Amino acid sequence: MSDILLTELRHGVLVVTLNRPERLNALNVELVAALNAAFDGAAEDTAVQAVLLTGAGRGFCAGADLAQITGAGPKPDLGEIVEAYYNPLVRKMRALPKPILSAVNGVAAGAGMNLALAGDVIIASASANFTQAFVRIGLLPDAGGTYFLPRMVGDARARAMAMLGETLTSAQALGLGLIWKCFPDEVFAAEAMTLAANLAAKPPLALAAMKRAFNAAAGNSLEAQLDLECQLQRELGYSADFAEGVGAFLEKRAAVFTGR
Ligand code: T3D
Repeated sequence: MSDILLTELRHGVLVVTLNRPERLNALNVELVAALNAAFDGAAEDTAVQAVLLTGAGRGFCAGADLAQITGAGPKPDLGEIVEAYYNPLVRKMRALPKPILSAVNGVAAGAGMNLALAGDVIIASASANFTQAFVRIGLLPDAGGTYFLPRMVGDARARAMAMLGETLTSAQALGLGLIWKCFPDEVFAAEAMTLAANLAAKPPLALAAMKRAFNAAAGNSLEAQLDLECQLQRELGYSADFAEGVGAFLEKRAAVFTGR
């Protein structure tokens, strides 16, 4: 069996590790197919409360495997690859009713950067860096890049990142609002696990509702979004987790959420 993608369930966290370190975890179709399968599994497995996505070795992900999509022979239909592999993956990550922590441990380039941006909470190690490398090889940002970037950093910065393809340090990414936090390299893996476990212990229904609301917000009017918040809050108000959260507060104890 291929070990191109490693998955391990730890304390409710599905740790998903891209495992082609010798290629900085560049995405060949086998790896993207394995990622699609992993996110399908995460959606179905009730033991999975959160996903931690990271890379083995010194890179997070160097984007599409250029050796696979170029070379001798007929030109590949990139649209076909994007449609069959990348787009379903990004859709699954966004639709997953569980939080995804993207733990960017090293370089995140091209579709590798946008894979990280498809997560819900993004952290990076101090030595990680980010680049929309597509322009260097004559492509445009895919895997949701032209959607995520302007919403995260604004249109002017998104266009500059895409068109110039400059490399941003973690500190710059933090300053631009692309990531939530940056940790020193030596504690990064531990901090990522702590944060993912923290997400896994949060009320699952509330997190799922948040993902729905944030996903919808990008295309909704304020009116529609207020209605959606109202509907979701109504549902959460009847949940056992809401009763537990309020009870725990009043009794001055830690809440234990069950997702009911
Ligand atoms: O349909 C479709 O699939 C189209 C979708 C496209 C989406 C995209 O992601 S397009 C963008 C693709 N990615 C890139 O253009 C980035 C290419 N890589 C780089 O520019 C550099 O490797 C990095 C800036 C990421 C890191 O540089 P550095 O100096 O730290 O490492 P390196 O020495 O360049 O790379 C280490 C090895 O990984 C090296 O192999 P070697 O020489 O030791 O045998 C290198 O060739 C390999 N590698 C890095 N990136 C890729 C790769 N191999 C295949 N594909 C890669 N993307």
